[in-house]
Amino acid sequence: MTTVLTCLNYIDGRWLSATEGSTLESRNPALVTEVVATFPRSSVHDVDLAVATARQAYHSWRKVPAPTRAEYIFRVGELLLQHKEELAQLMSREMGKPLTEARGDVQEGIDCAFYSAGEGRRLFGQTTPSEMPNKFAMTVRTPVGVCALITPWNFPVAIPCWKAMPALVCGNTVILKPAEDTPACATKLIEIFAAAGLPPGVINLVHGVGEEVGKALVEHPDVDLVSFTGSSETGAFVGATCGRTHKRVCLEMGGKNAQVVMEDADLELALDGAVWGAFGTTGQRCTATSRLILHRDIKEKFTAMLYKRTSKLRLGAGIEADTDIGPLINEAQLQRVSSYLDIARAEGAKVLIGGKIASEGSLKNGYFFQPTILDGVTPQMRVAREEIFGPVVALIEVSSFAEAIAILNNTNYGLSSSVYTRDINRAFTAMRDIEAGITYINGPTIGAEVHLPFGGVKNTGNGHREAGTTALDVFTEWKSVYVDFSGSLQRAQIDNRS
Ligand code: UN1
Repeated sequence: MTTVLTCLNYIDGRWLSATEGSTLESRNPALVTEVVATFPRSSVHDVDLAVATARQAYHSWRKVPAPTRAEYIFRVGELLLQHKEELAQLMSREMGKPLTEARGDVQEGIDCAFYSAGEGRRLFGQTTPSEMPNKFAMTVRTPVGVCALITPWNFPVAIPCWKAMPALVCGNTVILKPAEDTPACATKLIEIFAAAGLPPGVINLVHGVGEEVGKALVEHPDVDLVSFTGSSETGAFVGATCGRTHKRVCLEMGGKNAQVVMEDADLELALDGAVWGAFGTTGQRCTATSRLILHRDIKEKFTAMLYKRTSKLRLGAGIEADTDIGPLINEAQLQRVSSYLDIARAEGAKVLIGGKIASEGSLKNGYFFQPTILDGVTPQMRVAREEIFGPVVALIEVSSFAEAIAILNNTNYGLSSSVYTRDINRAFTAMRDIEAGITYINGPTIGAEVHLPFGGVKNTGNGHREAGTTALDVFTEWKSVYVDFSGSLQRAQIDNRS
């Protein structure tokens, strides 16, 4: 019997229930009768309180020297390292991913802490000559203000870290609104931020429902920036609202990522990549491989290899050591993935393996879906165009490299992409011509590292990138500073021209 965690909001350095007192539950998706945590169903009042607190704290936090701000984040990294196993175990139970992957999720948070902390002693601007004599010109980064961070359940530690850590190093204060499915992971993470000694109000946590708390944050007049990771549909609402209210907004949304396997590829290597990319995290990554674009010369052989490997994958609870694929996150996702199988069949795709809700033995207690390969998919089919977010991969046959790239690009999304080839010319052509924020050569579509920009083109994003130094462009404003030490009025564009 495991204990049920009681999660609370964290506002102004205090753990609080929602003002109106009602609570919700998160459950183990591998054993749906097991309640993992209860959490507050917060309202607009809690949001108001958190925003007021974050605003108040901002006035002093922005003046704390950036290297000192970064030292708090470094300390968060050290604490995450100490609590890595405990957090990973909790994540496996609350979200379902296998333990090895859950450890990777926490590690991504740790990497982000140490990387972001280094920025505290950089945050470089530029100095540049002035067109006037005795005048100095430079650019400096200044914080944006109060940031609302709305995060998904698929990377319940890594993604809040990607957002909160650079935001805080840059001098902003934050309010985290985590996904309803993973409140316990978010609470443990914020406990660690609190234990690192961050001043009250600098980081706040408000649990609740997206349509209530998320919406209130996005609409709040005193929130300066919204960073959102989630579906393109919700992202459209967030983007439109922020447009109307003049907030800075960074959106990370869906993907329909493809891996190309050319006839000259190392097929064993491509197979390892395809299985990991398509079925890792049960396909619930925005970087997941949901299309495999196969050259006709290797299609049959590669499909047989993929079938064999897929048939050996073991579904189970993430917490069990021999699990390859965990459950889907909730009933709605299970139904969504199932409905795409109906669509696939109706469109004429062939289900090579899988295709059903898994219900043998203890699997019936959770939201398990069989790893699924769809063959005979054409680029026009919905299963080749829409994000499924489950363990479903569509095989598309092509006759040339040019056709492979054209089909890879034939999507409304543009997050991740991958090409397996031994031909250097093809590799560089792919790097140039693929329309995506991330391109892997001879590696799967998943596995981005924190010091490189993360994000995508088309409906995947809105022009921003998380992680890397590009995160600083999300969380800072540029200020241009001119210092005139001539002692007289110097009129730009006029006084230095005859
Ligand atoms: C996501 O799917 O939302 O590149 C994030 C990856 C991970 C992050 C995925 N490092 O697959």
